[in-house]
Amino acid sequence: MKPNSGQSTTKDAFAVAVAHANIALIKYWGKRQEELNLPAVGSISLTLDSLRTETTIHFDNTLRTDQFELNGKTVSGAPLQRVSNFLDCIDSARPYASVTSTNNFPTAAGLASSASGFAALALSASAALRQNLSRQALSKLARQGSGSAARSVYGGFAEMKCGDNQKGDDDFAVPLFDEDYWDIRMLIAITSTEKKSVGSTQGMNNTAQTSPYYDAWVQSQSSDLKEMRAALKAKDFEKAGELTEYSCFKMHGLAMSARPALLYWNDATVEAIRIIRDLRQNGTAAYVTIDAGPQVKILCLPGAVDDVKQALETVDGIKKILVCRPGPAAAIKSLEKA
Ligand code: 2P0
Repeated sequence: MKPNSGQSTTKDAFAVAVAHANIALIKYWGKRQEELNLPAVGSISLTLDSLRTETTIHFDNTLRTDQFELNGKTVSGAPLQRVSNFLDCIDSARPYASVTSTNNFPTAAGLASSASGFAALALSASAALRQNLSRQALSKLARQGSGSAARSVYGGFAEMKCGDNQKGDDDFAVPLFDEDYWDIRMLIAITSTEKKSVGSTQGMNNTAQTSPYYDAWVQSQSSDLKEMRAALKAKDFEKAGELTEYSCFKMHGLAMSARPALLYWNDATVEAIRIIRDLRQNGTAAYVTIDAGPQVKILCLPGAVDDVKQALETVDGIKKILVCRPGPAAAIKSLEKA
C-alpha cells in the first residue's frame, strides 16, 4: 500500500492493455497550461497499426515503491517519476504498482512512443483499478501523461480539441474516422534509433517562450484543422497530403525559430524530403511529415507504396522502412494474471 492510503487493493488489480502510436497530420506544438498538460492548439492524427505498445500493470500491496520496466530494462529517475505522477492522477490513494511496457519500435526517437505508452498506461491502470472510463475520460486522462497520447485512445483518424477551460474539461480527443474508413498508408523511414536530444515538452516550452512566430502559429491552427477535416471527409488525398506537409514544415519552421533553434533533422531526413518531392514532380502522390526527431513519415495511397519504398531505398542513412496502415483503438488485452 502507498503510505496513508487507508484503502486496500482489490485482489485482481492487474491489467494488460495495448495501444498504437499515432502520427499527427496537423501538428500539436505548444501548451497553454503545463500542470494539466493543456495544448495551445488542436491537432489531427492517424493511428498506425505497426507501432504498438503493450503495458502490464499490477497494483501490489507488497510493493514499497513503484517499479517501471521499459523494453526489458528497469527504469529509475525522471521517467519512473513521470509514471508515478501519472498513476497518482488516476488515484492518489492507489497501491504501489509494477509497470512493464514493451514497444515494438524505437523509443523516444520521434516515433510517438509517449503517445502509445501513455494511452496503454491510462487504459491498463484505470481498468485494473476498475474505473470504467468513457473514451472521452480516458483521452483526458492520457493527455495528462502526454498530449499526443490523448489521440491514441482512438483508431484511425482522431482530433485533439484545444479547449479554453482552465481545468482542462474540454481538452480531449474525439474520433473522426475509424481505421476502416480509408485504405491509406504511412511509410516510416528510420534514420536514427538514438534518443532525441531535446524532448518534446522542453522543445515546446522553449518555442513558446522565445519564437517570434509562436502567436501566428497558434492563431493559424484552426483553419488548418478545418481544412483537414474537410479533406478527410472528402477522401481528397492530394489535399490531405498537401496539408500534412504544410503543417509539418510550419511546425519545424516554428521550432527552428526558437532560441536556441530546435533542429530535429539529420542528413538522411533532408535527403528523404528531397527524394519525395522529386517523386511527386514525377507524378507519384506522396507527402512527408516529421515529428520531434529525424524519422521521415510518408503518406501515400496503397498503389504508391512500392515507388515510395524504392525511392527511399536510394537514400544513404535510412536504416529501416516500415509500411503502416491505419491502426486500431487502444484495447484491454487481459484483466487476469496469466
Ligand atoms: C504531435 N508531437 O502532434 C506533435 C508533433 C511531436 C511533433 O505531440 O509534452 O510527447 O508529452 O504533451 O505528446 C510530441 O509531444 O508532448 C508531439 P507532451 P508529446 O504529435
